[in-house]
Amino acid sequence: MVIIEFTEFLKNAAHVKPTPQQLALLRETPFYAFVHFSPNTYTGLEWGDGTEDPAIFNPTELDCDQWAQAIKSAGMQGMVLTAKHHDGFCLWQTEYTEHSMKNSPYKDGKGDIVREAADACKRHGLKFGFYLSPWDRNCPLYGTDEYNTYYKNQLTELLTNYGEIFHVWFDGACGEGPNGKKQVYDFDGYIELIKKHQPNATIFNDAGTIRWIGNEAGKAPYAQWAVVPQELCFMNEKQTEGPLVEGSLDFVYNSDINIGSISNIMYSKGLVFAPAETDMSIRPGWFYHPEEEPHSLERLFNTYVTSVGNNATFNLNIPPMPNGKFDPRDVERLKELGELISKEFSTNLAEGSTVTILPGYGPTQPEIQVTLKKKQTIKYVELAENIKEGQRVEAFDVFFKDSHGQWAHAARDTTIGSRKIVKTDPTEAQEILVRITSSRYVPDIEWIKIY
Ligand code: OTN
Repeated sequence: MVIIEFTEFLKNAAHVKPTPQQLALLRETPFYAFVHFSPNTYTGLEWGDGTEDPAIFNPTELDCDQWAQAIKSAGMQGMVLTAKHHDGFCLWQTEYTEHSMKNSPYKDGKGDIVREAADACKRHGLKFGFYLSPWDRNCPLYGTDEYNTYYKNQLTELLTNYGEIFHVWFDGACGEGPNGKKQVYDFDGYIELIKKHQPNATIFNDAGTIRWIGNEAGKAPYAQWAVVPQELCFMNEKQTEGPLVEGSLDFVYNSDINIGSISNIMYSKGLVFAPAETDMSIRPGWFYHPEEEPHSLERLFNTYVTSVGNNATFNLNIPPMPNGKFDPRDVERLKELGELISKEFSTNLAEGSTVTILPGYGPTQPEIQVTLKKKQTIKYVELAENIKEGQRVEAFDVFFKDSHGQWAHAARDTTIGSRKIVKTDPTEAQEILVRITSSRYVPDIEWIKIY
C-alpha cells in the first residue's frame, strides 16, 4: 500500500543532512590510518584468544613519531589505534584489568602506547582516535550485563585522558558461536559517554554514524549513498517519517551494496545520514606478519579514489612490527601513495575557468559546462554536492568537446555526495560537460575540479 506520494518521498530523502561531525570527517579528515597493535603482533594471530601472557608485549623500539611521519607522508589526516582488540589486552594504564601494559615489560609496566600515539599525533598535526573492541575474549564478565559497566569504564578512561578524539571505532566482529558467550552491548550507554566527553567524535560501527562499507578488501560499491534506513544504522537520528510503501527491510544488511537505493529506502520508516568508511589493511593481515608484503601502489591508490573519491572515507591500516616501528616497506609505500595522490590531484585545471549552468532536460537534469582557460590533457573530473544540504544526484554523464566541436562521451557514473572522482581516459580538451541524468531533487553542485 502506498503511504506517501513518490516525489514528496524523494524530496524528503534529498534533504537528509549530515551532522557537523559527519561533515567534518567527510570534508576535513576523509583519509586516516588504522594501527593494529596487540599481543597478536607477537603471536602471529589475527584474533587472539585472550590467554596471551602480557609479558610477550614488549615494543623495545617503539617510535610513534615514525608512525606519525609515515602516516602524514601518505596525506592522511588522522590515526585510529587499537587500544584493545578482541584479545582484551589494553594498550593503556587502565584501572579495570591486569591484562594490560601494567604487566608488560615495556617501561617496567609503566608504558602507555595510547599516550605515546596520541602525543605523537599532537606533535605532527594528526587527529587521534581509538578502536575499543566490544568483543573481549579475556574478560570473565563478557556475556553478562556487568561487562557493559566494565566496557564503559574503559571507554571513559580513553575518552577523558588522551585529548581530543575524532573517531571511536566499535568493531562488530565476534567469533563466539551460538554456544559461546553472546554479549548484549549497551550501545546507547556507550554513545551517551561519547556525546558527553567527546561531542565532536564520529562513531564507526555497522550501525554507526560512520557505517562499514561492507568488506575489508577496499571494494566500495559503485553507487555510494549516505542516506540509508535508520533500521540499519540506528546510531543516527531519524530525519524523515514513514515509508514510501509498506514492506520489510529484514532481508537487507548494513553491508548490502544497495543499502541506499530507492529499492531499499522505499520501505524504511525513517531515513538517516550515515556515510561509509572503507577500512583496509596495507597488507593482507590486520596485524604484522613478516612474510607479508604491502599491497601495490596501484591498489592503494585505486582504493583511495573509490573511497575518498566516492562519498566515503578511507581508513588504511598499518601494523607495527614487534619492535614497535612500521616496516620500512610500508613506510616507503605510504610515501609513494602520498606522492601519487599529490601528483594526480594537487593542480585543479579548472582554476579560472568559466562555468555555465544549462537547463538540460529539466530542473533535476541540468547540465554544467566548464570552459578551461586553455586545452589540457584531462584524466579526472571531481564533483561535489553541497552535501550539508543533502545528497541528491543518482546518475550523470561526462563529455569532452573533441577537435570537431562535438561532445564525446567520456564517462557515466552514479552518486556524487561529498566528493566523486571520475577517472577518464587521458583526453585533450578545453570544454567539459557534466549532464545530470537523474536526481532525487534539484541538484546543488558545490564544485567541479578538473585534473
Ligand atoms: O572474520 N571477521 O570477523 C571478518 C571477516 C571479513 C570481514 C570482516 C570481518 S569482521 C567485520 O569487520 C568489520 C570492519 O572491518 C565490521 O566491524 C563488522 O561488524 C565485522 O563483522
